Amino acid sequence: MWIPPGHPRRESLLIREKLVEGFKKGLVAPEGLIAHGRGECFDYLIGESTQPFADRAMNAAVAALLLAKHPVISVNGNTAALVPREVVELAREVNAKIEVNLFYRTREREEAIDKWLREHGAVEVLGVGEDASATIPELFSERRRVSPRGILVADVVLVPLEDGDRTEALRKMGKTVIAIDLNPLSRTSRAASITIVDNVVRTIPLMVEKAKVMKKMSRSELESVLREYDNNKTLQEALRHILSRLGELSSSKLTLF
Ligand code: PTJ
Repeated sequence: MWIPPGHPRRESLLIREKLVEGFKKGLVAPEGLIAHGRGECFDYLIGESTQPFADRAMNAAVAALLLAKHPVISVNGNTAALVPREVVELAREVNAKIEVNLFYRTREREEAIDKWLREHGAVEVLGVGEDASATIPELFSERRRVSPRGILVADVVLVPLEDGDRTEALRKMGKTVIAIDLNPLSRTSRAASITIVDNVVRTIPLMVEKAKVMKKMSRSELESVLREYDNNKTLQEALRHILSRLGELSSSKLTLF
């Protein structure tokens, strides 16, 4: 669909178009379109820009990925549709594996996402077909099916747009879980080790840039970035940011005319 260049909501409409295209290509689940709407609402409240609490969480996330022995980036339908090239770039920069992991798992979607990621430069994509032969204990959704070479043995897993159950299950397995979730109140956000409260379309490209710089840091410098990070504080800051924005807005003139 053509969106006028001067449209005040152009960026947001273009993101929607990517998801709709992704849905038509068989990458995105219909429920993914609804999930995006919830994300948009929180993005609106946050101000549709990367806030300092998200930036700090990204630093910790990149440090964790660079320090990891077996880092894995978990990819679902929405992430594949929105930032395929950037996911591949990030995986390259931090030397992580890419694994497809779907809540609404079907063979067709697995394969469509695999093909799409390869078209965007991925050399290897785990978690497709027979490769998803391992199981995450105590998890009953389709997300339990993982690759024995990927998420099963990972020490750090990046999970953009997640549902809380798997984050909790992965934490119970002793893994560091990095979530990207616009909703600071979600179970995922609260269960993750590091939560980036920001839009995946802004987060992944920024993480690529940070990884390029941070991979020159020593292990002890990266460890100190990670040590100083406090996820509870991040979530509190995100909520306080939303509250203060609403406070300011509620005492200003809101009508356009
Ligand atoms: O592709 P599948 O089959 O794995 O399914 C993916 C969805 C997203 C449908 C599935 O994981 C799901 O139902 O997720 P939830 O429980 O709706 O949670 C998604 C979370 O992501 C919500 O908290 C949203 O606020 C958030 N979110 C939505 N869009 C974005 C986002 N966070 C960051 N960036 C976004 N663009």
